[in-house]
Amino acid sequence: MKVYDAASIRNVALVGHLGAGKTQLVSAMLFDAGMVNRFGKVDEGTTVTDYDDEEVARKHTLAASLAFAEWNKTKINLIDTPGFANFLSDARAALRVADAGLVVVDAVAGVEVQTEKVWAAAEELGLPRLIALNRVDRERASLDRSLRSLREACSRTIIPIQLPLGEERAFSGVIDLVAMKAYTYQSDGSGKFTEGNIPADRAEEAAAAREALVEMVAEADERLMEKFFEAGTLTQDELVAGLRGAVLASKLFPLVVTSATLNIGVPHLLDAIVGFLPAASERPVRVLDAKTGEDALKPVTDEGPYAAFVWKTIADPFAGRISMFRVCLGSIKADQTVHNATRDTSERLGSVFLLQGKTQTAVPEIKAGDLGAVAKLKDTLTNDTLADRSAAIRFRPMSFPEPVLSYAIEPKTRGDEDKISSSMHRLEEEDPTIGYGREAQTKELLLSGQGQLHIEVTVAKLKRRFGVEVTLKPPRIPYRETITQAAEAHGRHKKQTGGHGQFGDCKIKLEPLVRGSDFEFVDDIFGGSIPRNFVPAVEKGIQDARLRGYLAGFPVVDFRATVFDGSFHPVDSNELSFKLAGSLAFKDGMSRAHPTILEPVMNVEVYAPSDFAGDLMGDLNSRRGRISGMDTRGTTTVIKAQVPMAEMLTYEQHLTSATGARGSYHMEYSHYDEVPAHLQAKIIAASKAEREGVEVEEV
Ligand SMILES: Nc1nc2c(ncn2[C@@H]2O[C@H](COP(=O)(O)OP(=O)(O)OP(=O)(O)O)[C@@H](O)[C@H]2O)c(=O)[nH]1
Ligand SMILES: [Mg+2]
Repeated sequence: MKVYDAASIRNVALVGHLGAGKTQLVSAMLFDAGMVNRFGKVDEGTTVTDYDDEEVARKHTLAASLAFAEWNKTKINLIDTPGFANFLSDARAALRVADAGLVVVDAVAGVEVQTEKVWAAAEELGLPRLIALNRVDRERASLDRSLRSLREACSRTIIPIQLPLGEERAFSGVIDLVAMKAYTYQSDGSGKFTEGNIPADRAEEAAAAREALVEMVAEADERLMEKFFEAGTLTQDELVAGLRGAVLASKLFPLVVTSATLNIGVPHLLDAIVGFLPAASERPVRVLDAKTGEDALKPVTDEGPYAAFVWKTIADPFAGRISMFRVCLGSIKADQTVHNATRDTSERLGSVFLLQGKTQTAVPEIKAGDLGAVAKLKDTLTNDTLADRSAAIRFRPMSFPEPVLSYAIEPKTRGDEDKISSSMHRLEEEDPTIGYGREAQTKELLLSGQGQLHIEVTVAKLKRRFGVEVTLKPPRIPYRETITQAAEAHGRHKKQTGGHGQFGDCKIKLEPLVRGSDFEFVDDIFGGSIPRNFVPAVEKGIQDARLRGYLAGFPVVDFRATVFDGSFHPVDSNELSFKLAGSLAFKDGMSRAHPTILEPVMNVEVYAPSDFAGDLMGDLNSRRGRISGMDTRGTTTVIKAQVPMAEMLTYEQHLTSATGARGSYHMEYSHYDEVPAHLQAKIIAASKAEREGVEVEEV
């Protein structure tokens, strides 16, 4: 394997909506470039990049993976990413280490929800983008319609550099608007084609489309604009160089047409990647100066000190931890000792390798601009910088979304708790968007993630990779209790047995406080009705009792307890007695302070094609949601609402089936609010039954 330098490397992240054909397209590119002997198919579970058992089983990409194709003396690194909303952070991570995005769009559906999200993510990074309009062989595929939706939702300056030859099932090749030739592909999936003239009946259309392309290219560059006005057109060289320049400046986004399953247009896509997308050497790398903390841009060169960014970690039960990195400066060599600049530790590298899916090819060296991997680093994790001390730089870490949904997990085999936690620890290294831990209030082990599917996939990984089986249960809702009125109360503990008796007596006042203020204790004893040293015992008694709950065993919050009077016995009073008196007074007070139950309410944002907005709002209303806003972005509607957590446990399934998986949502904790009176009795009954160990139907 040749060692490539940055000028002959293209780093491309394939991003797009679920099922647009990203993985199939990578598979076709690898086949056409002769990297594999067999044309792998998603539908047969034989692609290079969907290698994980879960991916094969589900026929969807669940994590970013890496492949490369050598084409025209250039190494094209291809990062295949998931289209599922639950796994979008991997698409973001891939864009972060790529120099360009290949946005794959289904020619039947046009722009979809995730298309807009990945477009925006690439935009934020200022990445050049190429669009592959894929599945052009399908019924109702349309370049015109897709282009309209792309221009409306993504950018006005998306411009076809090809037209499809033949429609729908008759799709057989491409008309290249730069070369002004027609390329007809063999129908056997071999990716072979013949060059010919543009068919006469398409000549006019092709000429108009080329004219539009020339004008767009001219408009993107003042110098070319002048030439265009003088000569009325651009020369072939000016067009090619101008187009490349405009793409690199993210001013124009060219579009090509493909069928990934029929292997049509794919070699021309590879040509477009090499011809129009930036080489790794053409995009300076953004670094953080370790001393000043300021951003700086550095040219990508393999001269000088090394610096690499770890953008992904794989938890392999056999090979251990695999760290995937981009060399940004200098070069990384096998058996080198490197400095982890994030943790200020040193790591000894073993062999460094390139990844073709899961297949590792050891190489002596990986130069700036290239993507590689290394196994078994001691304490290097995703987001870390490996850099020579003398470089004195770091890379800005990526941020990952907080989990939106939690499930309670229990081991199927007793005693597997330790195994769960060590395996989960490793999976958390692989996937920073999951969460795992014991919930303080309910004491359950919670597995949190970006959605139902994410949690299921994590559970499946636990089983397949680490042999730990768990059951998933909807989590208990961390309800709380509070009071709605002030009340005075009395608690007296008195016991007269032989010898020392016990005596504690206190009067307290309970008052509601605003939401979120938890618990306050005030000592308002004057004149020594309770000796100083016993007041903390009263507080402790109230504290213990309020955590045990009054109505349904949930902690009581948002109130103030003031102790204002009491009495004592010079011999029999002790701390324990005053603690019990405090707790009795609390219970007495609760019985008169009109207690109620609080539930967590979530801020929810739902994204879906606008056609579904009405139905989705109706559904949120039926979940006791309060719609707080609605916004249209392109063809997507964003609905904002506040909805009780208890009503959101089943939301993802609903959203998926209601929108044909085209909707997605995000949710985070907002505040606690009172549960409506008619639902309280059920919650109380369920909690009581649970504490007594009785099975009850779901609330
Ligand atoms: N007819 C047709 N089917 C295609 C084409 N490209 C992909 N498919 C099929 O579409 C389905 C999805 O393709 P994938 O390559 O898995 O799509 P993806 O974008 O990787 O999907 P995710 O990984 O889930 O985001 C598979 O059944 C493919 O066989 C195409 O050009 N034409
Ligand atoms: Mg895929």
